[in-house]
Amino acid sequence: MSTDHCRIIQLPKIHDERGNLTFIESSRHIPFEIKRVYYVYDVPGGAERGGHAHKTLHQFLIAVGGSFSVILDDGFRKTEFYLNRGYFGLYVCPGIWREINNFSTGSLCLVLTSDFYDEEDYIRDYDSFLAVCHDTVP
Ligand code: T46
Repeated sequence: MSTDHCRIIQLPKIHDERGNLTFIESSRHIPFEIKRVYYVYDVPGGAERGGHAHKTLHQFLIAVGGSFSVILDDGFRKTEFYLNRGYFGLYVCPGIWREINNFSTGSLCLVLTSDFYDEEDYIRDYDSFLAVCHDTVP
């Protein structure tokens, strides 16, 4: 898979005098069925998360509060995204190394995923990741 398959997706935003409401419908707004939701919060200044790839998992990341940067790497090319709105999310396909940093104070990273948690789905060693990427290219 390449970072070309990853993209920012704009979500519906319903605005009225009481504020904004955004919703996400499984498989309608994002390209997979949602099986798990988790969120990362209270991230100390300067901390970095991620540092791994997934073999089969699809994910969708949203800065529900605050902001952070996501660097995606397909083994050949790196692309950086800056998330800072609750109505934009980043779709990350399988086979992509990700680093998440530059968290603003009080930020909240919401993640929707296509499957349950499975440590076997992770590649946590960068050299192993590169070996997989380069072997799979014809
Ligand atoms: C990803 C980025 C964006 C669980 O037990 N269940 C879970 O659903 C998750 C996500 C994690 N964990 C455990 C595994 C570790 O012992 O929580 C601990 C911290 O996980 P990790 O170091 O993988 O956290 P991040 O923030 O670096 O990465 C997470 C996701 O794991 C990963 O899929 O893409 O957020």
